[in-house]
Amino acid sequence: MEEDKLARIIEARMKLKARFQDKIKETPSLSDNAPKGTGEINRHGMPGIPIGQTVTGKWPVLDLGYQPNISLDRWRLIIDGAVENSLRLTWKEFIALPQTKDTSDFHCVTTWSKLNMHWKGVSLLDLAALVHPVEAATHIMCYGYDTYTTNLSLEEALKPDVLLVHTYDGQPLPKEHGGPVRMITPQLYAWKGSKWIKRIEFLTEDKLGFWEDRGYSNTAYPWRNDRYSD
Ligand SMILES: Nc1nc2c(c(=O)[nH]1)N[C@H]1C(S)=C(S)[C@@H](COP(=O)(O)O)O[C@H]1N2
Ligand SMILES: [Mo]
Repeated sequence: MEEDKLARIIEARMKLKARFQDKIKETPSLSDNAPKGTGEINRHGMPGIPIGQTVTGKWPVLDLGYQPNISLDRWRLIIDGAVENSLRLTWKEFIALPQTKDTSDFHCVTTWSKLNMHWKGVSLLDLAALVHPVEAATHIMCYGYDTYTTNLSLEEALKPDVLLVHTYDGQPLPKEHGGPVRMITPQLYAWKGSKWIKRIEFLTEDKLGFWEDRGYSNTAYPWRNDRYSD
């Protein structure tokens, strides 16, 4: 990547971080002083295994009964809505962005957790830095190629471990797990991460996604058993 482009992303990333820093610190997975769970404390200060979860070695597959087949030359990622510069990225453009490697945990609302998963991809923070969310932006809606949707507040979405991943354990992300690219949200239940991600829309108010509209919790916070809306 050209140096001035990288410098601009880094500057915008720092500004966004500063803008959301206080709200991010107040999110439950960083501020809860009575988190429920067992096991060693993880890197964001929570018990490694949230309440009601069982660790699995396998990686189950959950979807809406349909796994879309997106070839890399047809793949596009649209980022639009309440932003100054909407983007429509090709695979080549996406892969040329700064890449982040991270190891994180995956907590499914159906009570399994898979720990220490090795990921590589582009952070949502860097993508947000590229599109410049307007001052009034508060949430995002993520859309999958399979028609799935899920919503997130920006204080959750802009955490450094929220990634759009294309590589798992050094291999291309398998189609059944959302390849070519899916989102991951290690500090929330995994349904907040859209597989086969196609579009990220910035919003100036919250809207419910597929499961949020069908009785799942809007906040999806694992260390309080926050699975369903009341
Ligand atoms: N596009 C899309 N994303 C999705 C889903 C889906 O059905 N479609 N299921 C969600 C749910 S409920 C979970 S638990 C995880 C499962 O990811 P996995 O199949 O890789 O384990 O993806 C989430 N993201
Ligand atoms: Mo799930």
